[in-house]
Amino acid sequence: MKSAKKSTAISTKPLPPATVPLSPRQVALRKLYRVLTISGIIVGTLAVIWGVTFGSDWLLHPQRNRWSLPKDFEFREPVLNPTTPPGAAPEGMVWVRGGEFYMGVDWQTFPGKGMNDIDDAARIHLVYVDGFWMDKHEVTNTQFAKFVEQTGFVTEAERTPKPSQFRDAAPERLKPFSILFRKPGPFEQIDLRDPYSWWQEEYGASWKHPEGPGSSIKGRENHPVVHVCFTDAVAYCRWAGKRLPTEAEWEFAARGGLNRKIYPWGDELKDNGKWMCNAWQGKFPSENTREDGFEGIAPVGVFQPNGYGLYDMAGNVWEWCADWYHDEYYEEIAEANPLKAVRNPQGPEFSFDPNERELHKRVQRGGSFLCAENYCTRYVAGTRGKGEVTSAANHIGFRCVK
Ligand SMILES: [Ca+2]
Ligand SMILES: [Ca+2]
Repeated sequence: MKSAKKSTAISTKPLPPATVPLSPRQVALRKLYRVLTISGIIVGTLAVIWGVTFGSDWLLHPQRNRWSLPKDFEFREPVLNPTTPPGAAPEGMVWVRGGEFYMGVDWQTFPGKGMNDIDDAARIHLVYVDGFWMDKHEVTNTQFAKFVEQTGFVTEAERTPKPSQFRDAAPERLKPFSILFRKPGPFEQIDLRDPYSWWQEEYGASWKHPEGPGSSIKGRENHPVVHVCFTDAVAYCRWAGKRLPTEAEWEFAARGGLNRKIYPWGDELKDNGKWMCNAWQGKFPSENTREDGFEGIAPVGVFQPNGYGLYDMAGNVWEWCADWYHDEYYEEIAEANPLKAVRNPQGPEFSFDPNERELHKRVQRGGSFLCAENYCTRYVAGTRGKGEVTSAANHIGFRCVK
């Protein structure tokens, strides 16, 4: 006590802070803390560099990974089969020579506008198909009427649905129906993510009554038949001694001998300002300017045919194909065959649509009169569509091959 007093009296300087020696555990913890801080800074910096270099692209274009081609992938000129048909053309059919082609949508030439949800058309891959005969145009009402007359066939849309098909439906709602497009009024607020804004169930709509019970096919004899589901189309093909095209055959045919073009006629949507297919102009679904001359379905064969002499391979009505629909089929088949052409692919073994997993769907191709630049754009040659096998609508038809 005495010496402390003395010391205070002598020194005017502040006392140095008392230093408490650290325990070995505390020393180790401090070291660990420093190491973790420095590593954190390094990892964080690297993550930022990686993010700026690659991540921004992935964030802006989340689809691109699925679309990107292998590093050693090189496009080459596809080899086509000889043009000579094996014999005289069956009535109403043309010879599609077959050979190689690039199937799917090419990211680099992808027009990008209005192309909602086309991941399923990735990735582009080389395919070979044998030659085949194909109907020049979509099957018409006249042709379908002949089939019905000879066979007494009743389409799915004309049959009373079974309770098992629509489990939640009230019994009074189980009446024959099909799906009709209804153009919303100009002042209706439409969310393009909600297709029910323009599709409605119409009792009594069928191939014979394409716009509903009050309508008929009179005056529409040369229009493509609509309100036919996949199984109806298959029944017609069997009767005609034909079959539905595979998806690969359909796309080979649609391309009309052109290599990697966006549309069946080339890379420009319009030819000197003229529409090359029956699609939708204006803002879908409320405004249709009919620039191509048709608000709805056009008679078959009005627009210019493609290089194989096939009409309406883009637009007018969707066309059923034989393949099951699977959204990852292209990716898988391209992955399995990176360098050689896939020969006569028949589609996946089962159907899978991630948006409606419980439904069994087949492929549809070509888009319809409802395809528009601001929405569907399925007149792009490599794009795909799909439909539940017993469902029909007023924009879905088909054509046959043999
Ligand atoms: Ca049109
Ligand atoms: Ca068509």
